[in-house]
Amino acid sequence: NEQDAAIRNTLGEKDKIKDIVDEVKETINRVVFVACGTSYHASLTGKYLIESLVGIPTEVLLASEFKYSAKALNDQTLVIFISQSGETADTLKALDAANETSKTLAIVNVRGSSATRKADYVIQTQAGPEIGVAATKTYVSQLIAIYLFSALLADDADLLKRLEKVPDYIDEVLKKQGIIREISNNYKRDKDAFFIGRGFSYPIALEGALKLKEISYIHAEGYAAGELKHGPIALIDKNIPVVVVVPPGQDHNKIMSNLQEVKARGADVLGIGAIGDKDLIKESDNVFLINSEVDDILAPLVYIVPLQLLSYHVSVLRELDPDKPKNLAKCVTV
Ligand code: F1P
Repeated sequence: NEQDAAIRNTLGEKDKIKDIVDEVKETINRVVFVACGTSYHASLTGKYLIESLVGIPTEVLLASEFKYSAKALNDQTLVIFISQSGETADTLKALDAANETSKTLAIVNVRGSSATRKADYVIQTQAGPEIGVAATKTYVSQLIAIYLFSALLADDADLLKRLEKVPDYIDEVLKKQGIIREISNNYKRDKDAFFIGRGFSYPIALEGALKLKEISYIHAEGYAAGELKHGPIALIDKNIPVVVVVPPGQDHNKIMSNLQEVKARGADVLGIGAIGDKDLIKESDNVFLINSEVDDILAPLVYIVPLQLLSYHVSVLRELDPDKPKNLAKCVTV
């Protein structure tokens, strides 16, 4: 519910981000993102963005795997560390290592944290403190920082303009959260759930599944929808809940055909898509509909909000404390 201020304030960092872009843009020919958990999913969106808008080869590494795979960094690589806390031990270790060869940029929410002191460049997200353990407004703020960075690097004035409308799109979603509360009743006794998406919506599916795991303790898997037929489809049968992320865009028909595949096996489909998408409404058991101006490129910023709300309401219905999930620390310092 605090997304609005978090995003508007992070959009206010645009000029500072432009200064960083101006300093690095002539020297980099490769980008490597490094992060853990939710911040890793923000990084995956960054890869899609930078590769599609700027054309610079971009990789994403889990911070805990960094030392096993990041041997080929050099002074033309920009290594971007995403961390809400700026104190995650694996991320800091990787940051120290990357500093030896490359320029480093940290996108961090907590002011004065270790990552902000170690990196060459810092983008401060302006989400304010997050009370719950699971990242929500800080996640969307990380994404806003990544979108600003990528749009400025690509000199994409149209995308920069479109970002300004994101707080309004999210407000529209928050106003309709009663619909998600209703749908949550269907999930409260489930043991498993699947989330599927394509392209920009694949990280949305991963993050939606992580949120449900983190705060509702339901086993949830996020898949690239085209991967279903390579194994997971075997697990889909009657009444298994499948959340399908279907923003308007070039691959709409493909994701709709994935929706039909799971439907044909009896899955209980929750479609998250655009207002006016008649096919989605017809094929889904339940739908949550979002402003149709939000296409697949903007979807990671807005479509994640109903999934965060879904996890929250399922957690409350299961009489759990969504702010304090068991076995999970806000900041993993070991
Ligand atoms: C990474 C992270 C969070 C997760 C939990 C444990 O933290 O995996 O995404 O919700 O709090 O840590 P950070 O490096 O982004 O602070």
